[in-house]
Amino acid sequence: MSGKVKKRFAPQSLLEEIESKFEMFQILNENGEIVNKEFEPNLSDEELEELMTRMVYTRILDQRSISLNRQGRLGFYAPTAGQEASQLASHFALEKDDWILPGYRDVPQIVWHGLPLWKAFLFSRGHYIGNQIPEGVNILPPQIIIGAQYIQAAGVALGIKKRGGKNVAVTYTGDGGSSQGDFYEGINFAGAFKAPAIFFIQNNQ
Ligand SMILES: Cc1ncc(C[n+]2csc(CCOP(=O)(O)OP(=O)(O)O)c2C)c(N)n1
Repeated sequence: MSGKVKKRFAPQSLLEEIESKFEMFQILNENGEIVNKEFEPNLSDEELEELMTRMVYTRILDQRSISLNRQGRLGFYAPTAGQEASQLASHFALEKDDWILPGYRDVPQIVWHGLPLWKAFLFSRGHYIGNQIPEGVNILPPQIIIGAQYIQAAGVALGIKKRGGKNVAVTYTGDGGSSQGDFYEGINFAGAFKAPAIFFIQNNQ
């Protein structure tokens, strides 16, 4: 063996070239300014008010949930503060008959999709009734195994396609989850079968 250490990574120029093909798409910057007027969503004042109401409700729900958790009255709970906009705006774009396959942090979306809050609390405490989803509420219980919901979403989306449905299956994971094998299996399967799935990555750093 030569004493030289083999270069394991792609050269910087190649990485820069790849990055240039995936430019950041931004409408609102971190200062709340619209930087891409062309793509500003056409939302009415009523819709904006509704979204703000949902965000504030969800922030308070988060604070209450953390308190209940610290008192030992809730079980497993993943905080959501700071993620309200990505969670609730993405959910706002869905129709009632679309399917949500949440990760553990995506409880707000399934509550706003119709899961009674008391059932979300029972889920947190590991009670089986928390996983009994009411008829017509198209969700699965939050997935704890990181990335597993991506394969399930691919499967649900393929089922929708086979039935000729017009709805979609949306699933969420964190930036860490995007390194899981399940993540790649899910997006590959859905892509190969052109299944109506939306894969949402929330990078909360
Ligand atoms: C398959 C698997 N491995 C490890 C864990 C333990 N675990 C729970 S949360 C977490 C970090 C996940 O980070 P990320 O996907 O970025 O999501 P975030 O929690 O930041 O929203 C890990 C490793 C798990 N739940 N599932």
